[in-house]
Amino acid sequence: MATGDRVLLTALRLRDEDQAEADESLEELGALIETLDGTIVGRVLQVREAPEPALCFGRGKVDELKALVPAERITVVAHDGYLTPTQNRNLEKALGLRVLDRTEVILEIFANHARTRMSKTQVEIARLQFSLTRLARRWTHLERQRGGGVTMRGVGEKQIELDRRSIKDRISRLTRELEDIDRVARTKRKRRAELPKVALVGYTNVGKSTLLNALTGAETLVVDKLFATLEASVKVMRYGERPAILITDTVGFIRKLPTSLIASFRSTLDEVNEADLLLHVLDLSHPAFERQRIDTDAVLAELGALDKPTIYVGNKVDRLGDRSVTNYLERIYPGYVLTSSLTGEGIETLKTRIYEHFEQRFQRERLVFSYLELGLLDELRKVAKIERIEYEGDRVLVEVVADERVLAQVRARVGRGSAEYLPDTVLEVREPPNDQP
Ligand SMILES: Nc1nc2c(ncn2[C@@H]2O[C@H](COP(=O)(O)OP(=O)(O)OP(=O)(O)O)[C@@H](O)[C@H]2O)c(=O)[nH]1
Ligand SMILES: [Mg+2]
Repeated sequence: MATGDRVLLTALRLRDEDQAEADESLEELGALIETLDGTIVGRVLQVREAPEPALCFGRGKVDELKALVPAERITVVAHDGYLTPTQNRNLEKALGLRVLDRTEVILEIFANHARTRMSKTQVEIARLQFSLTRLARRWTHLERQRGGGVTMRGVGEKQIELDRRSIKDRISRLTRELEDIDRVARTKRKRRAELPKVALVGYTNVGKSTLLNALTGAETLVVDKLFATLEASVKVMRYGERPAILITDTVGFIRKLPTSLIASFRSTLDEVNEADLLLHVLDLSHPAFERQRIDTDAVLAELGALDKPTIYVGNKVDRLGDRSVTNYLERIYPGYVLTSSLTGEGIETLKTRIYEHFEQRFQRERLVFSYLELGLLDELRKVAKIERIEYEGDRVLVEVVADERVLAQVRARVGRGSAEYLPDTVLEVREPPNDQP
């Protein structure tokens, strides 16, 4: 899709489905299209008993759509739901333009927003996997339609077999590449200090990246677009003099997120699995924030991360005229924190709550460094609270409050001399462009 495309949104609601939910979902498809710079020129929602196998919509509806195309100068149709390859192709033929379904729209946004080699590879695998399902189904369709004409089938089968094989080859090549990229990322992660890890999760556009910036004072891409963030970015949070905590921003979730996408973003989403604490961010100004929470939980369940300790964060509170919703929130999400990443409201409270969660992991310890180990002390300073320093002969006595695992890492190094000490082994959080020794 390109800028200037005039897009008609379509949807089919089955009789037993909820009208409000269908409207909401269509509204969201509109937001996805706007993220792709398309202009929405109309919405058509049909209620039916079941989708029509050949065209999804009934014949009459298709004629109606067809009449709209020249009248509204429509260039693309975006359908809020799944289309079989047959329906997709027949609709394209009937209307004479490109028809995208929800999965394809999401895949296209991901493709546009991918920046790193990792996310680009992940998106491409998901796209190829998608095209593979289309190919397989198209063949079933051909077979049925041609009524088993032996020669025709032979030809079609061969071509599709060839296509399938080359797509599959490409998928396995990319998967191997992704494994390599992932291995490098993993090694980097291992070399990071064993700091407490927090991951921001939540529906797309709820304000995760903005919140990360508010918590850490760092700059992360923030835009009013869906799926602005595709790669996990890790930042250090300090609160006053307190020890450091790592916070990870993650890719936003959405309803009907293609499963192939979740699968290929597995390594990015690993950050969620490795977190000790989740901040589940809700956009309180969104009418469907409850529904978004449920959809996010579904993805968390798929990742096996649903039972992690979680703090619910009710964000964008500055946009609420009436705060009566908060009484209700306290019942559903006990201990939730209200924030506005824009005005800064609630950010201190949230930091306090995060630190309370890790309280037990922070320990006070006295360490003795030789002068040769002062580099190590400098690194420790970045992640720990130094309570007292005394210089005594050729030694430095330090009283420090730090995470227990960091203390273990440091304990293992002091007394071995700085020759063995590599500065970036204690703290490596801002991924450098290249591996440094
Ligand atoms: N009014 C208001 N707007 C906010 C707040 N937090 C974030 N926003 C806006 O919401 C939009 C989305 O913010 P992001 O931080 O990019 O959202 P995200 O959850 O990271 O989105 P994805 O990366 O797409 O999943 C931006 O336009 C922000 O400026 C808030 O507390 N109040
Ligand atoms: Mg983001």
